[in-house]
Amino acid sequence: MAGIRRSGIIDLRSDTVTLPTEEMLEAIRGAELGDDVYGEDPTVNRLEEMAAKKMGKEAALLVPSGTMANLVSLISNTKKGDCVILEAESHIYWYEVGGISAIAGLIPWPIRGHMGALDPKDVEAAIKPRDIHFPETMLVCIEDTHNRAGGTVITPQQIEALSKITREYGLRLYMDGARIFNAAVALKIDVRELARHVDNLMFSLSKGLCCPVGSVIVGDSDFIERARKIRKMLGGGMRKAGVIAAPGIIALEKMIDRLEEDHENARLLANGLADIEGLYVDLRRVQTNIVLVDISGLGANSDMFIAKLRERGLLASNHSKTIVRMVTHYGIKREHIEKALTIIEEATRELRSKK
Ligand code: TLP
Repeated sequence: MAGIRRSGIIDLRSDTVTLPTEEMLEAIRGAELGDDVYGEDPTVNRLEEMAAKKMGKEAALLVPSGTMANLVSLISNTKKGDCVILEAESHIYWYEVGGISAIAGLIPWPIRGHMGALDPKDVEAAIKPRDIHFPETMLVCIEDTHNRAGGTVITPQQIEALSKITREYGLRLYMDGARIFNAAVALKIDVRELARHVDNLMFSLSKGLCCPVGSVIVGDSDFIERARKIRKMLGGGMRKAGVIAAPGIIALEKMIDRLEEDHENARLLANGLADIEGLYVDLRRVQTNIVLVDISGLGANSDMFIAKLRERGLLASNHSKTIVRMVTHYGIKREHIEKALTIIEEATRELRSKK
């Protein structure tokens, strides 16, 4: 099976570690190709049409990564020197090497959200008045699901409330929807419900949906035309990109509904962790496939804890000094979660005994 490594290691660092399915590999081999910079790759065109339709938007654009999707979208929605309101723990602000400033030339204006969700009142208060001294606020960014908040879901009602503010002030609303399908599956709604109140958004193919590479930006045709040019400027014009699009088509057709299994496994993991002495999990946050576990009760730091797990064949990632992240995904089954819990139990016992 292509979706899981044969090493026996349980890798819960991220859903970015997923491997393509056999069907995806077959689709890559059989993909009809052409030069996508000329708009002539039929497989890319098909994926982009499918993606736009699925999100209820006019057009779509395939890009190599989520980071490039966010950067291209930031640039395409703004002009240099504009102010962008975003959540203080958002991926764009934390993990994209400052591209928002270094490349897009924008001023990030971070606001602390509640479980990843921005409060419309805080957003309204942060919009700069029109005044000669101030940069112009042009864009509000949201993230659904919210990674650093623990994979929390932002609901269509919350997005609609924000869109009322952005419309009133003539701003744009953009969504980093890297894991938007996890949100839709968790809420049991059509993904269009989440997409409809934002002007444009991106989603990732290379995380829970198992593709080797790729993210897709969707929005109105003018925006996507601008984004296509910006993608080229950033070096993201990809020629025979049908090899990336082919598994993307399978992902959209076949890999979305199964995300529910990842969510069930995350709940199983979270409940098990919550029962272990010295660990704390905020179970309200476990809404999709991410579990954050606070290990401060062990008197250890995240790096020490992660090293102990690694020695026993379990991989997790560092969220902060005392919070460790674990992510469920394709290839991780119930029995892997049970084994992971046994490993964690042993590791915590060892750390507690040294306290
Ligand atoms: N997130 C990765 C790391 O970069 C932290 C992960 O392991 O979760 N938006 C969101 C919400 C993301 O979580 C990520 C990746 C991205 C954008 C960037 O996507 P890529 O990795 O394709 O550039």
